[in-house]
Amino acid sequence: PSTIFLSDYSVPDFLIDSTTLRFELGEASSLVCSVLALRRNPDAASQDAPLQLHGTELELVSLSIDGRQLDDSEWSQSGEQLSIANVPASFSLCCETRLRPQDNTSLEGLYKSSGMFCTQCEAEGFRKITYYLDRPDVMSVFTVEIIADQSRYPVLLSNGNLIETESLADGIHKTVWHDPFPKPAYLFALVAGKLAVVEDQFLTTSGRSVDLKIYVDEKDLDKCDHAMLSLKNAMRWDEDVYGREYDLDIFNIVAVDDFNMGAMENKSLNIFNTSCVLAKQETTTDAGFQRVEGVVAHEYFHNWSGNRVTCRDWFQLSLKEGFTVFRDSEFSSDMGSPTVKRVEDVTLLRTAQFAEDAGPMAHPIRPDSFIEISNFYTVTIYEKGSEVVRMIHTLLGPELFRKGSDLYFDRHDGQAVTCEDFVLAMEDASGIDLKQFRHWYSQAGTPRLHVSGTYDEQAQTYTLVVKQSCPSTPGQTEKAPFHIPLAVALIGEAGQLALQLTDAAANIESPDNTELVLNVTEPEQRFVFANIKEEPVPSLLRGFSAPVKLDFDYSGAQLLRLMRSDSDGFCRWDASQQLGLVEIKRAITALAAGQQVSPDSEYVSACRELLANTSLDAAMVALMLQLPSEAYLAEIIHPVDVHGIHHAREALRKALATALSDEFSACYSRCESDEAYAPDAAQIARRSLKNTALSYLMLLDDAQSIALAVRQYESSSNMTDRLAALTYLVNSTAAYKAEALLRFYQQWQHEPLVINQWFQVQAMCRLPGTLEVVQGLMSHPAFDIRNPNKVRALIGAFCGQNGVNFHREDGAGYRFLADQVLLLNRSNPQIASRLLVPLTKWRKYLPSAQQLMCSELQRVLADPELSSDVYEVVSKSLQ
Ligand code: B3K
Ligand code: ZN
Repeated sequence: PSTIFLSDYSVPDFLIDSTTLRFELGEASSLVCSVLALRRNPDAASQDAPLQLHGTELELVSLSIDGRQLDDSEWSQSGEQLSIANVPASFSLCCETRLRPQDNTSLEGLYKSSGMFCTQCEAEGFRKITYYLDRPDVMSVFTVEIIADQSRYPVLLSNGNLIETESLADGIHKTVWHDPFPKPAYLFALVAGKLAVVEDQFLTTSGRSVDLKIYVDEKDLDKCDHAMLSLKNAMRWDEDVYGREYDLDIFNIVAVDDFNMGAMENKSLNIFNTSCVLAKQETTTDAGFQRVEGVVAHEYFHNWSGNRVTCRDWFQLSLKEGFTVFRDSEFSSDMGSPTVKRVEDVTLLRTAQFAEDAGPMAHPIRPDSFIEISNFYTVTIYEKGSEVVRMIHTLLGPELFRKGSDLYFDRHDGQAVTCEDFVLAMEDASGIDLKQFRHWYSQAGTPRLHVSGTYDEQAQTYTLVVKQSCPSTPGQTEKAPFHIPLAVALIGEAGQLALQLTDAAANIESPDNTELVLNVTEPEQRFVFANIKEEPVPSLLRGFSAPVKLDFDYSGAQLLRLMRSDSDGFCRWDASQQLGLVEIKRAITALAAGQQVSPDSEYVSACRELLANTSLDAAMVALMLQLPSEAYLAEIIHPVDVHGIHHAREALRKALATALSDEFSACYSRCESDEAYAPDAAQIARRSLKNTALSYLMLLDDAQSIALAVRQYESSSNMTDRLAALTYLVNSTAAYKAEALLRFYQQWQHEPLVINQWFQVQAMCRLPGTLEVVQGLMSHPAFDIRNPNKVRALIGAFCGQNGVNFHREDGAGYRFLADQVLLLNRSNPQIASRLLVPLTKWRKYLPSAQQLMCSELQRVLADPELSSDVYEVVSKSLQ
């Protein structure tokens, strides 16, 4: 496999003005006939280059130019390229290929899922359908004819408007679709199957009516309401917040069972993993409802940030993904609880993304090179990319940011552009210089801010000294200083102090002057606040204003003040996490010395106060009571002793449960409710706190708590409470758990998404012997290794989210993962390389674990038939 470099980019030699496709879908194979109106690109360096088309694993049936069949000497093929020399300046190319979608297990290109034909073309799947200029800067107007058996495939869909339907002889029918918006091939989609539909309408701000349709399996018709509501909310929000209106008369969503990721934003024909569209209270958790809302909005928002304005090349992926994640997270925040959403996003960033940034696959949000683009749909491109856009929003403020996004969309509508174009639009609209800020696009690694504060009572000043650094990452040893927006406040006895900087040029002011955004641009910088009449506690990185690691040597008392009274929800929560971290570190030391774990009494009191605090958002209370996760701890404590961390954290949890058992019980009772289920912020908060309380009570391992969990399991009418209870039972000593699991399976065996949750609960069980359980479940009739959701629920959850069992000291967990990767490498390389990630982080663990992990990676690397996907990840992780 070879490496592709951003610096090698050149414009395409040819353009495709129109693309006409005809699909004859059959049971054994399908025929694709494409007619491309090609012409030389006037901007290309060479005006006599051969035509070179991409194509992978295709059976070529015929090839002609302007109606003349080409003979074998007129074209040649090597690797993924089909070359035709001596073509005219403008011509029509007709090409027929034969495909076997039934045998396509990679779920890329055209494939079959549960009897339905569907496509996935991003990033480079279109070349598995026909020979094409499969690159995002080649945009074309598509017309698509689909011909198939009417009784098996009554629904035939593609992008754009339906312009023709016809019944043909022998029970065959056809539809023709035309998409007036030029688009790159990665946004092409086709669906053919037996599908039921839920319909609704949306009236756009300019008064156009849009037909909204969600196509699903008949049995899932009752699970579409939430997705439909989310779609309408997203359409309205994009009009209100970004001034973006939908541009066609029809918007379709199709749900498929077998899908490599969450969903895909194909123009007017979004294709979704069932897990990201179906929801109803009996089968879906609150988190599931929120995911549906977020993903539906994300794909819808791509219509502007991705489709109308797309990427020039795949190095610019974060242009559409980072921006769209920022848009969907602001949307979710507006629909629910902003602080909770922020805490969840930061948690994902600080665990998964910081780990990626510190690992062998670290890359900037605009990478310089890649082997396989599918490996770059990462938390860095998506979540860090979103944080970078958020920082621009912070630096410009909401009004100028909106001016910038308006300029970006107007200036580049219908174009394929770069991250640089985005930043330039923001600069041009705002007049704010983002020169140094651009390092966020080109430099990998998580910057570290080391902050110290000194109070000068005499001068009544408070001085913050801020130092920044960034660790080296593969291929990047030297880092230029970043432009970091650092939001700060100073908390006094009675609340936030008025802020007055002695050097006013260095900050962006907030309206009430008690919060400032400091422009951190130097390796070391000093900010002096005047007229400070008491020694304050600094509240730093408010709202997590930049994706950095922050060190400040807080005392316990200072953290307690922040946890109790900071007006910034994120900082308040973060203070609780820092206190939790201190306690966990103490517990590690205690256990290592053979002592009991006993938490600091001030910390216990603070938790007690939290449990009694009914004025604070219940979701915040729940989040603050949850100790930092093992995944987060593994980012902080080095080298990572998985078992030491796990046992210390559990011992601390148990000590808290014992000390606060009455409070947890009271909290649980207070949160019980019999009102009708709704996935709204208030109810989600209450369920989250109730289940947090139950999880602590279950650590007491007494009959009373187990009875509570059993009762909750049996009497809940929603999946959130039911699954939480099942999870705690499975992790407990309760004899009832086997029966609970059995009954759960029997009740839900016809709902694949629920059975995935059943697999996942078992895969994530912290008790010993879980690997054997997982191995056993792989031969369960409900398991299917060809279905990515099942692979993620069982293998992915075990290897990625069950540290103690995956890191078994005998290395059996590592061996298990390597075996599965080698198997999936052949059938679905994208899933295989994603699954491999936990092994690639081997360098951060104890030497004994390192050795075992490394030898499994070597075993994978030795496979002579590695896909480029797995090869890239495994080879880079061993470098
Ligand atoms: N753009 C798609 C991701 C495609 C991934 C291809 N391997 C989903 C999204 O981000 O909206
Ligand atoms: Zn996206």
